[in-house]
Amino acid sequence: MQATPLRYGAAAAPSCAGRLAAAAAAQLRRPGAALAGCGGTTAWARAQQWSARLGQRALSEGPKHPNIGRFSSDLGEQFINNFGEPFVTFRVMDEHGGVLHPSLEPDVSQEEAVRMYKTMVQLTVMDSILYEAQRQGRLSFYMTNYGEEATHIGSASVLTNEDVIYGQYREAGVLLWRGFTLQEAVDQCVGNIDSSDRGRMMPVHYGSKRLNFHTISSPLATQLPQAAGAAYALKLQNKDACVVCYFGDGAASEGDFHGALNFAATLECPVIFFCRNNGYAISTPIREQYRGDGIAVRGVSYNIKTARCDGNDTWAVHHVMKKAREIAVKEKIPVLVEAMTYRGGHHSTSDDASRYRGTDELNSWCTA
Ligand SMILES: Cc1ncc(C[n+]2csc(CCOP(=O)(O)OP(=O)(O)O)c2C)c(N)n1
Ligand SMILES: [Mg+2]
Repeated sequence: MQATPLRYGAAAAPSCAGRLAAAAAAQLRRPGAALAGCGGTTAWARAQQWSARLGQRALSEGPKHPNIGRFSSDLGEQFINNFGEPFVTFRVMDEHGGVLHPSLEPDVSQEEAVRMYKTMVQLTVMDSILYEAQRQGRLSFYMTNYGEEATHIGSASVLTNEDVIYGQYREAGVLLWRGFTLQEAVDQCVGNIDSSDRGRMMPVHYGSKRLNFHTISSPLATQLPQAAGAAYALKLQNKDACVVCYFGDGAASEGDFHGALNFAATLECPVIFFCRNNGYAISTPIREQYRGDGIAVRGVSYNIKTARCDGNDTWAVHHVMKKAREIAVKEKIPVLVEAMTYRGGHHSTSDDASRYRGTDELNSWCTA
């Protein structure tokens, strides 16, 4: 039988299989040793053929896999299910709104701080009016943003108008901050001729070319690979800008999430993946959604720089996003931010959250 030709020096540097074969051959080279059923072939030659056929290098001797730096013969170090300590949640304010450390004082003017606050209040008022309008039968559908205002304004306040936004649907505050008018929001929700979509989309499917905000699409998580691709385009154009892609904890269970992160990591796209972890995907609570350390840990597994912050702390979101933008724009790489928050309202007007969560839980998030 002809031995398979060696592809890369297994003879010079015996592989695991090669080493096994060599050990077997050494054993069989003893006088009179022969392999049963081998016809005229000596055990030594047979073992050499075996070695050649299975001739891979040992990992420690061959070209390196990128992340192989340490070897261990202790099986106890294998079958791990976490990277160690859970992610730390970055915060700036205590429960009463006091800044925890002077170095974390927000770097915004009083005027800007007031505008941030006003936009959050405006969002809540808009939500209440449009939610009631839906209940009165004036709109077919609506989704409120209650409880997540800080994730919107804290993040949007560090961006420039050149930064490209991909939203999920619960980020109306980002639009308001960028200059979307209440009239534009209402036009879209009622579906009139003045809406940029001319009434062809469901309510809440906002979009604005003027504000660099891509139109919302209903199929969950489609914005993630689109955002990675748009960020790659920004990079090719050498733009001084990044893409920000908002999504929920539930959307992170879609395959598109993983495809987008891997694409962005390998092609080094300047995109900030911003997860609003609000505890629920409609009626599915996060304890049923995943078993790992939230969404943040997934960023690390793709070698993406990742941060977790208190999503109800406007300044924490602001600081984290400022840094995230700096990394994305200057280093031209992706970043993942997981903002921990709570969905204060029903999922949408088609949902009744009292069917799956109690008032105690809701109240604990609504009181300081
Ligand atoms: C591909 C796809 N599957 C399911 C749905 C139905 N759906 C709409 S929103 C949603 C939950 C999303 O939860 P999350 O991403 O956490 O966002 P949140 O509503 O909490 O802001 C689901 C399952 C959908 N729109 N598209
Ligand atoms: Mg959610």
